Amino acid sequence: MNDKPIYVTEPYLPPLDEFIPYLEQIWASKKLTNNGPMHRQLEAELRDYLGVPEIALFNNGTIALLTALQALRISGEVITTPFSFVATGHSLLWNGITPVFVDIDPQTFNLDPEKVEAAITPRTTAIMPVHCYGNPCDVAAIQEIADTYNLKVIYDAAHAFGVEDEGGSILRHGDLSAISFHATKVFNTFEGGAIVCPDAKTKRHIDNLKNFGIVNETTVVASGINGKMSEINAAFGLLQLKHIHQAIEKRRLIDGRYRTGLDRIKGIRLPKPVGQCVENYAYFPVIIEDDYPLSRDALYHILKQADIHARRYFYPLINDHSVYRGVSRSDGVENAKAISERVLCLPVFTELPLEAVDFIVSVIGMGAR
Ligand code: T4K
Repeated sequence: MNDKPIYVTEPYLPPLDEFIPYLEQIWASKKLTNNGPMHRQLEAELRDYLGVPEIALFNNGTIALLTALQALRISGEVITTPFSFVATGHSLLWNGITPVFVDIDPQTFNLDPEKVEAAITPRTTAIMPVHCYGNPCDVAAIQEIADTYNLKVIYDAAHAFGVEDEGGSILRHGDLSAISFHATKVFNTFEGGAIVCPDAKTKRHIDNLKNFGIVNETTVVASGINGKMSEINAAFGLLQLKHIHQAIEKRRLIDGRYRTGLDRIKGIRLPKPVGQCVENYAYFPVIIEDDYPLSRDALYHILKQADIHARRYFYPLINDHSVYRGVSRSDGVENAKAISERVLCLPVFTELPLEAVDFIVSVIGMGAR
């Protein structure tokens, strides 16, 4: 039995004394924000770590998504997935864009490219897929459709920090990718995010948009926003980056322990990683099938009684939230609906003890009896 609640995630915080020297530097420089030295250094280190051409830091992943859409002047309709966090759809609505929700592949939980074409209309300007749980989308198929219909591709890569396919970072695909560095993510800066861009010119444009469109003291060229990451967040990112390898390695062990334990339990489907060479173990989703004796929600509550706070990411579907009523279709997304009613994300975070994983597996196993 666990002696304290186990949440779906917990941020990894390096030893506090390692953070103090960063704070001392900030105090000495009095540079708190607006592209300071920590911000510049984190951009450089992330570019190297992720192996991407350019990266523009943001104060959170949602503002990064909003700005990515602005940077490419996306309008009209955008094809996206309903099986995601609401920020995916909200970033479209906030830009006055109509989200068109297309079904997912039930194995990968990502937008099904085979269903995208039928949803394209003369108003479609872009596709916004999500690398759900850090599983790469079928990037080749999506790009082929985009090229055929002259559409932009903006990846909501909130979950995909550090994920690689055979050619390198998954973040290099599409026109732009937006990541989240929220407290609940594999790599966190408390709040934070970034846009990965293909070249320096695009980065300059995005940097400009995230700073009110200011070019110099007297020139404003766009109705930009305040999307800047502060020095404190950037400093924390620099420290996190020093620990990221072992933080992800620990997640890998937890993932393996779950797989060994749950593999034997009838009715618990473990999605297999597809299309990636390097995983980040951001989430541990399981699908509660018909041959498990309990419903997903019954299991969710049993775990809760044991102080294990698994989460139903992503239930309800985005299009089923009342704010989307009348905005977009809610039919034709049967796979997404079925998965959202059966999925449970089990706790996974760097400092989750393996004994806690065994305990969670045992509670799920007892439910199967
Ligand atoms: N696109 C996608 C696909 C996303 O998943 C997200 C964010 C975004 C875009 C937008 O990126 P950001 O603008 O957030 O950078 C959480 C996160 O708030 C959200 O960032 C994330 N996706 C989403 C999937 O999960 P909630 O409502 O589940 O968070 P909350 O507060 O219930 O936290 C979950 C658990 O984490 C808690 O039970 C305890 C633990 N926790 C949480 C926080 C905030 C901590 O231990 N410490 C903390 O500081 O949304």
